[in-house]
Amino acid sequence: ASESRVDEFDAVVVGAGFSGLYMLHRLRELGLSVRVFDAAGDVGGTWYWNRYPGARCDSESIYYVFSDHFSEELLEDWTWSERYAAQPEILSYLRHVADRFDLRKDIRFDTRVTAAEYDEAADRWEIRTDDGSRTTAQFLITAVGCLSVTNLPEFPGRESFEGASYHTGRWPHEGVDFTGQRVAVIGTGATSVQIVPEIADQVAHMYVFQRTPNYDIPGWNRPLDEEYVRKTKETYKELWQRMRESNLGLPYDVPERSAMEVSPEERRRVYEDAWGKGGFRIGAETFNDILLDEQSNETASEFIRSKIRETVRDPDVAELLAPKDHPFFTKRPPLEHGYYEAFNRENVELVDVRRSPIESITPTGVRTRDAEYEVDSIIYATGFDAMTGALFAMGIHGRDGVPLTEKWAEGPRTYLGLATRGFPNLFTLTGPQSPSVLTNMTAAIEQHVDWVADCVRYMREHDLDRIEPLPEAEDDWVAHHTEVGDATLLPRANSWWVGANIPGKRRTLYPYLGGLGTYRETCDRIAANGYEGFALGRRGEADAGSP
Ligand code: NA7
Repeated sequence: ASESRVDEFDAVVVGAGFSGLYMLHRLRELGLSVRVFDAAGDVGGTWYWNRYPGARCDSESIYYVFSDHFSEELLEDWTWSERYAAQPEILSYLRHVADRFDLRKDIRFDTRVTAAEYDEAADRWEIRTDDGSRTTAQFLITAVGCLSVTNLPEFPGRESFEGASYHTGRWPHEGVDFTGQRVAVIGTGATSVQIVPEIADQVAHMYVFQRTPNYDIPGWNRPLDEEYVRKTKETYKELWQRMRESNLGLPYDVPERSAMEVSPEERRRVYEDAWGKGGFRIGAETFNDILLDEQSNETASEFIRSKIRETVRDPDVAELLAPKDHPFFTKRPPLEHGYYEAFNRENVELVDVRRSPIESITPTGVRTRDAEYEVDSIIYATGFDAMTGALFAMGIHGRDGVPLTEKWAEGPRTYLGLATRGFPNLFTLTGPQSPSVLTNMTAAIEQHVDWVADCVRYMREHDLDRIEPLPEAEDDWVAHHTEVGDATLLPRANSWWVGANIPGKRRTLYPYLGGLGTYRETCDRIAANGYEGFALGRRGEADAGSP
């Protein structure tokens, strides 16, 4: 595009993953002209980039879909093959959705947003992209995901490594064959836990560099049987209603008892039961105070440690793998399929970099304080600059040219995690201070997109050009967000949920802990009250405040 041309749209959406695709669909239904930008070569978002061996969704596949709010037929037609869908299958789902609803015609791929500036006189955003083009839009909607900017630690000598290096979140499309190689895997988060067992029988030798052990829980993946799928589809409407009203965006049973009010035998039975079912149920369906009470939490933590000790044959390795420094679920527990068993193999070795940190990367491998590990490849499973990384990288400037990085220098300040004062007509789907990553993402995404679409429709119906949080509403939301978070054990651990994984990042709780159901009620009430807490205005007129 030439420098002089400016494309004009009603809305620009950044990102073509689950949230961007659904947002595009909803806005188009409302009759808006929409342009979507994505830096990737196709739809998929996180599932476009994370192609490492073993990449899989930790939400059960039957719940990890667009609901009947998007399309009843789509929900009816699509059938997953496994209990937890693998990356290629999720990507083919999103490609199918893009084809079926002809979404690609409004998407510019291989195009990265480099700046977005709010033009106060026009009540519009001006968006610049790396192909040199300029686009203006009334609404700027970020659908950039929560885990899209990779974290590559600045180990000295990193560039000197003569073998091959990979970050799991930017995996080569042609795949990688590790057969016969000596491989270093750095990190032991959800990603590492997926890749390690997947390539353990391929590699000659694997060193897994662990700084913090996690409470990994079994997912018990399996093919989905037809009868189960049929029954689920028959009840999809009720199921989705339960998901929408739930804390986690999942139709799980809500426990009513404290872990401390039952006998040790009963506790064990409850944990075993949830363990056998697999996945996050051990956190969600067992006791009501696991995230609130240290003593209760310790019973779950110790149960999981006992499972690790049962599985890993070498007692020293088992002890290293058993977390002791943080309570269960205060860091995101990975779902595992053969991770702990992998350490029973001769060719898989755990390296404790808490005791002996990585000092540098050398041309031939990884050097810790105590030893040198020669490898052919290094896999960085070191995570992401979560929740704000992508928003900060986009060059967003609000009223008076204030950069978002400055507005959020002391941590995000939002209203509902969806909007922020000083940045009118900007909506941040799955943004910080919204439930997003603490729920089943597709349920959180549906709620955000539906709410934004309704808000846009309301503005059109009322002939409004501008929406922006009022300062008190934003202050109240930030205070509420903090209070809800502080009532839990979650802020205590050094997790990416609090930004602790990125050197220099502001430590604060990023996702909202109030639960999706309650959050939805709040958002709905605000909308029903004429967008209470927002200032709404017309071009050239002062804000009306909420009607
Ligand atoms: P995570 O969960 O952030 O895990 C990253 C891992 O990398 C974690 O074990 C980190 O240890 C480790 N890490 C990061 N930097 C270093 C350095 N400098 N030295 C040693 N080890 C390091 O990322 P994932 O990609 O696994 O998962 C992200 C989310 O995707 C996951 O939570 C799901 O929601 C899906 P640490 O724990 O910080 O000590």
